[in-house]
Amino acid sequence: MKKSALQKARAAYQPKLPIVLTGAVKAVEGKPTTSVADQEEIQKLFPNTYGLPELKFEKNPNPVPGKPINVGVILSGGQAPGGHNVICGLFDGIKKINRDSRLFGFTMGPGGFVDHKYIELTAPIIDEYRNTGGFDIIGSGRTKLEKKEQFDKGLEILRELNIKALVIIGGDDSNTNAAILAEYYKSIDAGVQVIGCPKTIDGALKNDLIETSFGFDTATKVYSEVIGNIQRDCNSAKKYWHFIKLMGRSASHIALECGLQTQPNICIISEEVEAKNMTLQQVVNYIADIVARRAAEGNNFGTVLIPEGLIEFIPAMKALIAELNDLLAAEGEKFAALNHAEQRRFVLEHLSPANAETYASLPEGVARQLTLDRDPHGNVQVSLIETEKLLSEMVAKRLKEMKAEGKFTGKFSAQHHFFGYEGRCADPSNFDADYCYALGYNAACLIEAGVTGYMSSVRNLVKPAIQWIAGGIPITMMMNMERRHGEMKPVIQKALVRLDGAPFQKFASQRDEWAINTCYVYPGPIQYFGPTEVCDQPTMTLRYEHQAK
Ligand code: FBP
Repeated sequence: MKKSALQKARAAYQPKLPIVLTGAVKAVEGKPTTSVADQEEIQKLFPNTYGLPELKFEKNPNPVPGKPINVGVILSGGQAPGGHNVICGLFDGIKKINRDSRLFGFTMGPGGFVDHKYIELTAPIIDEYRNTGGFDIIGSGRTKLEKKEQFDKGLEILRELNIKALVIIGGDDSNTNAAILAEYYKSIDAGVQVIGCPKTIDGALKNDLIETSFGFDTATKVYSEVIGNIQRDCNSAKKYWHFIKLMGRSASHIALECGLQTQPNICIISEEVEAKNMTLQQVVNYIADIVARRAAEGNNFGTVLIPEGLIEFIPAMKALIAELNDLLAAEGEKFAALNHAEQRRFVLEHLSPANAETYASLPEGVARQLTLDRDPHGNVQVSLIETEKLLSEMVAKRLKEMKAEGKFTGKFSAQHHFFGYEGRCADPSNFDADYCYALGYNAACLIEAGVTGYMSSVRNLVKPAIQWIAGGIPITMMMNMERRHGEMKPVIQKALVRLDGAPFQKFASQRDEWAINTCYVYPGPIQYFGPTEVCDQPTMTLRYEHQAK
């Protein structure tokens, strides 16, 4: 395969490890843990893996040579920069335990595990993928691993390949599955450990001990670069309002981080919209007022950042989507057999009056998008909903009314963008390259420690990598009960943007100034070589969160 000059240079990059992981380690147990909520139910569902202690690795002055171990690895869900380095770190980690250890990658996500599709990841393959973006080394998929038959089918191939540990690299849903699988294998004494790694560009898988999911750093830097470029164009031509939707299907961490990095005129945060109980029209009015105020100063241009998941956070829309989820889970087949007009009638007839009214009030295209296929975890595929166009159309309509009332005298012309896929497979930043390699290497240490149902945890991330702290967190600790597909299920609690958290507070204290004055920042592209303040900075979210501790 032909390689770019950067790819060649980047292949030689040696990711930094926390100092503790550079030699033999021993796992030191902390306090026993409890789940974040619904303790009784979670404990009942996870009798073998609930309440385990946190683990922290320390240097081991008396190491014993490790035996060879066969390990399986799965990439699950959306791509995130650094996934390859998790696998490279895991490979190097198990080879360090014993050079005869072997790594098998199940292909195209959890589906490959169930269908027995795999490749052995040997040193030449691993070396091709060091420090590269993408998940193409083994591919990824969104098959939900939740049924006993799938677990049993997977166990057959684990036995055939003599695999004693499985590492699942995924987001909150996939790590929930990892916990369920760990519990099941423990309950039947299968002799297979299951370890999770926190992945998602969305940044929604985090807590005190998992400070960030990998990929968030690189993806937000890529988006911030292009938002900065658009802002410079916008400030040069001074004739467009750019409506920019950003990935992040639930939480608005990506929008907030990009907002902090680029200082746009408007950045909507879904969690705030929900907390203030705002209607869609109120969000539109907020944007239209800023457009009018800027126009009054002769500035008929600007930028608006919109989190992909916004629609689901508007209370009336949230209620509608929840009822639609239940309706489609129960009547999906009947619904799918109808044509578009019949589907609309079917939905209107089956919804409660309040939700039917909200549904009827939406532009038809958007209403239909809300009934499109759910992903295998039962989530609306918000990336398919064109919120940026919906908002700009509604803003244009509102500005027309304001013009008639004499409250708007300017011009309004909109451009639309959606940034998501552009960042998911970017070459990992130095931060993600190091963090991912450490997560994978650390997963190998958790395997060596003999534990199951744990997530690889590397923290103290605002400090230089050698000072990072490595250990493991029981996955059940992050769980609560939530309604999915019309049923209550144990799932890892999503980390949403906290309105009392330092990153949001910082943004809120400056946004009025950014709205009216043009305060754009142009971050430029990710740098891999050069001064540390240019190449190695973690996200602003992480820095503000740490300052507040
Ligand atoms: P994960 O949570 O699986 O990491 O995926 C995150 C994400 O990038 C979301 O931001 C986005 O809504 C979704 O994946 C899109 O995924 P797909 O391309 O499979 O529809």
